[in-house]
Amino acid sequence: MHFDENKPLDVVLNDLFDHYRAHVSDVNKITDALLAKGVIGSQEDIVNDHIAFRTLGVPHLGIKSFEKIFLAFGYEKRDYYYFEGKKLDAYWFSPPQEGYPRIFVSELRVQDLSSKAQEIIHKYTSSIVEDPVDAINLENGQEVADFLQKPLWDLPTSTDYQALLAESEYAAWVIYNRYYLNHYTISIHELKDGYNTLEEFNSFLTSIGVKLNNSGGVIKTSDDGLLRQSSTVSALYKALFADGQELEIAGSYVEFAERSILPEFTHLAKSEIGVKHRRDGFETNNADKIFESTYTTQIKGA
Ligand code: OOG
Ligand code: NI
Repeated sequence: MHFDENKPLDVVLNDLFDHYRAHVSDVNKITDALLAKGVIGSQEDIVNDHIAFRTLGVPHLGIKSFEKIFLAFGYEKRDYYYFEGKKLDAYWFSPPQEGYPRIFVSELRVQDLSSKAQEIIHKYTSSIVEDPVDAINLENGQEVADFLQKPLWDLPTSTDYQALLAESEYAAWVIYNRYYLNHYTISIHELKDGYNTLEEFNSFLTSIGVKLNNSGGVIKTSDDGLLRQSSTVSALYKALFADGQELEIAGSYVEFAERSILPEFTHLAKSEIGVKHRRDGFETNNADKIFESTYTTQIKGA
């Protein structure tokens, strides 16, 4: 994906993607293999279904604060999702116009964690007493892009990180990785024949040595059968902690989504099919498993 840079949103999406691509080696690995096979002519030919962010449900750092950025860019807040076991809430946001990705934002229900985990999180976040986004000019794309790369709290110690990890993999991920882009998502149905079903695309990924999340099965399918998703498993990265310790921790991953044509539009010719004719939104049971793309159980599992 690449945008024209004439709007703040374009600048932000380009910058997020540049950082993400520089860190997550599977992004270039997949793009390069698609180029080599002639599936795409350039990275810009890839349609980005959605991007995702993670937040902490404490004052000034949760969805209510984070969403201000994308609401200002014309995104619309859509459905709510609840993940009981993982102690998460989430919403998705639809883009201001076609061609821009949907956004999925989740938030840790910090109040549902043990008092020890809550204490650790508050140790890092309690000095934040107003919404950090309020301090930035949302009309200046570069300022927003820089904000999304900027630490809002101190680097954690390795002991705090590990204590959180033992209770909530998501909490540990956010305390270290903050608002970094969690994944971008390749729209599989937009690719050419031979690659535009998730089965075909996943066998291509396997053939180039990309490891896929297999929690609940490699392909996650919505109840209506129309939204199917797969994702890579995050690589491990050497991370330096505030106490000077180094640990290998999870970063970001890549997702793949196949949105089928809604039953009321299946009579349309292929050339007439657009975004609005396909299954929109997300699915709790799919998402629940996709979160595990950064979990130790997936990274260390076979
Ligand atoms: C988000 C997981 C859910 C989807 O498309 O359902 C998701 C995350 O890992 O933060 O991306
Ligand atoms: Ni996703």
